[in-house]
Amino acid sequence: MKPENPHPPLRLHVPEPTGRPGCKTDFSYLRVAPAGAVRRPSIDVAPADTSDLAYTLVRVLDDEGRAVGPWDPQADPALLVRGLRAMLKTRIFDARMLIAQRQKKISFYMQCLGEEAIACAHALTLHDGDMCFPTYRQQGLLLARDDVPLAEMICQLMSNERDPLKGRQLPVMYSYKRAGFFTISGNLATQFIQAVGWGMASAIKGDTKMTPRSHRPGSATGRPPKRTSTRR
Ligand SMILES: Cc1ncc(C[n+]2csc(CCOP(=O)(O)OP(=O)(O)O)c2C)c(N)n1
Repeated sequence: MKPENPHPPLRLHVPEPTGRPGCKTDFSYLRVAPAGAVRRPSIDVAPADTSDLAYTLVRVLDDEGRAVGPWDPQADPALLVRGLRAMLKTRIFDARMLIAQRQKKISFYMQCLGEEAIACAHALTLHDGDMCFPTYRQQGLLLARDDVPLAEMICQLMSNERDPLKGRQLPVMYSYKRAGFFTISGNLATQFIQAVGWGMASAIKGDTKMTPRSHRPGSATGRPPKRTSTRR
């Protein structure tokens, strides 16, 4: 006969959410750093010395919309306007294509809602010959450029007869050699290795070409997207 179980009965606690659809949400639990307050380490900092940054929010714009603090890139206003335009274009493109997917005109779609800046900002810092190893939410790399027509991207999404990839890839898995845009692969995190290898080869050759690479937050570390670059 088994001895009597000494443990008390289990209890189940389901916490109340701080907000529900249609109700006012209480965000007071969020601890948001003031704009300009978070430190900016040097780019050769040891990873172990950056862990505090993973638990805070780098805010550059203050409540009046002014860029403040060590992360302010001091960017030229004309460049900022180009970046904003590219981000808005990406958001509008995504909204339209999502509707097309819901209408069953295309079989698959991936938005990058809320992370448009990652791809668009990268696109505006790259030079001819630089190489991107993108993931499936970085259409801004293409949409920020003037040499990739929207119609061509839409044909890829529709896998129609003007699809440059001739229907051999899933929608959103674009491939643009002329834009330094390596074919998107559905396999998560493979691009990281490819980008590092490409960057190392560029450095070994004594080249100046670089490769930005951000990987999906959940695919390797559970942290926000990272960037590798080999600009020397
Ligand atoms: C090597 C590999 N394993 C599993 C998958 C299946 N898969 C597709 S998307 C995904 C989740 C990706 O999450 P995250 O990296 O956070 O990006 P998100 O799409 O949520 O922005 C997984 C596991 C995959 N594509 N590749």
